[in-house]
Amino acid sequence: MAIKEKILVTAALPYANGRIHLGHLAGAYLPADVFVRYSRLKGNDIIFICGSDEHGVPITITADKEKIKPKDVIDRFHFQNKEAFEQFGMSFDIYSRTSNQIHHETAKEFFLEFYKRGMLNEKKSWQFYDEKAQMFLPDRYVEGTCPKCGYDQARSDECEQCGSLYDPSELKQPVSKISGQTPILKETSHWYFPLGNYQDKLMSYIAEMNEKFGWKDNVLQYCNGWFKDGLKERAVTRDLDWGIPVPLDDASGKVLYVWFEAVLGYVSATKELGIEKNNPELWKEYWQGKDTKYIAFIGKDNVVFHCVVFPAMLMAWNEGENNKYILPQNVPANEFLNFEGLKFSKSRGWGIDLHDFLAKFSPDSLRYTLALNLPELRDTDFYWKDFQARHNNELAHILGNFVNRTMTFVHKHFEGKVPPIYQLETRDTEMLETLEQYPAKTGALIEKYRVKEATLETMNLARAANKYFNDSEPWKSIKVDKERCATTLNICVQTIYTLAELFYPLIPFTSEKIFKMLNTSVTDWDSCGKYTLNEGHRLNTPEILFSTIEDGVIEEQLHLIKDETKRGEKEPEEEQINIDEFDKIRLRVVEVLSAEAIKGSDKLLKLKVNDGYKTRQIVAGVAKFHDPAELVGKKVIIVSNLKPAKLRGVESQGMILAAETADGKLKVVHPSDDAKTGSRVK
Ligand code: B3M
Ligand code: ZN
Repeated sequence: MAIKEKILVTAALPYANGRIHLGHLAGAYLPADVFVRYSRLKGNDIIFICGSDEHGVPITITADKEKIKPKDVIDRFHFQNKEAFEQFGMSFDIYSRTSNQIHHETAKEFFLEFYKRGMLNEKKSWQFYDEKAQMFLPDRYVEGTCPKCGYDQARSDECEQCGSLYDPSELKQPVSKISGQTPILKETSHWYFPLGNYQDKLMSYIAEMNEKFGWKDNVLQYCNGWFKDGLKERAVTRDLDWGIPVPLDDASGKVLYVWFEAVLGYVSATKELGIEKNNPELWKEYWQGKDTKYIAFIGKDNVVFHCVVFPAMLMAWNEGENNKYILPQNVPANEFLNFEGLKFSKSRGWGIDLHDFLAKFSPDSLRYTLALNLPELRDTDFYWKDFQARHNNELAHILGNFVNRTMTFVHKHFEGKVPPIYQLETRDTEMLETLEQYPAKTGALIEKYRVKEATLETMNLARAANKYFNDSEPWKSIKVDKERCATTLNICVQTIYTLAELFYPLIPFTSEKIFKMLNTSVTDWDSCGKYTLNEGHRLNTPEILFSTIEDGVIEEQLHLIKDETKRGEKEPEEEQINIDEFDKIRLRVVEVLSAEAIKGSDKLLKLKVNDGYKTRQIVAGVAKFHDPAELVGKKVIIVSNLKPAKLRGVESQGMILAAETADGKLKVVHPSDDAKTGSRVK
């Protein structure tokens, strides 16, 4: 076996102010878990660290909204998320929390170390203060009008609409989100970390890591963006009453900035893991071990903190007398996963969280679908229909089917024991060669964080296996050449073994079921493509791995997302008119006498209508959604005083009213049946 590596893997610490949703999983957690499970099978000495981020404004906002204490918020979501992660198969060695004492100490130690060295610059600044609530307002608590573009929901110092940054004093019509009152600007003081001093060092660190280990382009681009703007000193404290108190005498009401301490949560969690394992020095082996490689999995919104802020903090620490920390060797951040074409939105209830998902579907179906849709290069989408198709057509129909038909066959014809292998034919040797190449092939992809391709490739092996089974026709050879048949089935069983192992990082629950059926367990990655199960080895009874997800089940999910408010569709802005202006528009009930399609147009219908006084001709753009015949005899509403116009050369003496249906069809509006032909609609 190859030389073991010592690997430290962290996955972003999710805020304990909400539930984990599919976007989080695709951004950081699933790729991290696949990498870790794979690396363990490679025999590496690896630890996998995660936990809840329990400080910061998102938590206090949730607490304020629900009128409960921040502590209640974090307790609720920490345990919910921990449990959901377990059910999803995340194989963390520890899922810690940043409210733990050990973390407070670690964070304070860093702050004090920098403070004592005189690195932290204390500076005064003006910040919004809510006199009613008697508190300084963090950025997200103030809303106002952008001084640059006029956007009316701009934050205190940055506008989401036009992207500009400004001084809080420039924000127009500021409103406190706490009290709804106009906040005042009040002077406060904070400690600043000299991030700018590390720009050159950070640039060469990233360049070196990229050269050696190949960083992802999207990550490099974000970093370059920050470097181009130039790094500036950043405040590492905040005026807030929830968080880690600034460990200085004259700092009451101030806490460490959440990002300053949250990244250190990885270190604290490792310390806690060591204590749990009766090895308090364990964390040093990883964080301060010269030969350890550190990989940090995150989503794209966290890039600056993991590639710039955290490394700069560690560099700063390493300039001192203490033991040195290692820096991330790679930060393979993913882009975002959207849900049915739109961004996940907690406030609008758009998307589905992990908890709810796992109440209905299996974790492996989700892991597999997400793995194939990972936003590794660009934003991607989760679609229910795709989920159903992947589950039914691939997991059930390809993988499940191959395992089941092989196992059933062996039980029926070979007493449930691995059949012997006899003379190999070309097809057999080709299949065995394919098997042998596979671990290296998909392993290399996972090592390059190309989980999506690794998943595709692994399913391709199951496809090839089915083809091998079909082409070998064991149901025929069993009657005429039992040795031939035994050889085929032996190879099929070895293939199942290899599939179970190669799929283990991706769909571990399924792999474990397969190993159980095979009456064996996982081996090391590099030997799984070889001949592993001996002739005569007893197999257990097969069970169905995946049952089909019916259309109705998916329709039900789709139904839940029809709600427009959830889709974030805003009421359109409308210019107001007065009654006189409305009065100019004449709407009239008319009856359709005849309707026909207009040649050369798939949109237009020509209608003859009785307008109460005479017959007139109307051209209507509803041909895609109405059969001409279904309109005849019906009452409809027209704008009767519109100047005649020609459409496709056909004169239209008015316009018919139509409205869009929930599924996007344009349908004619009908008045009530007893509306009088010719009467005015007002
Ligand atoms: N809690 C942001 C997030 O949940 C933040 C990550 C911290 S990683 C140290 O996306
Ligand atoms: Zn703006």
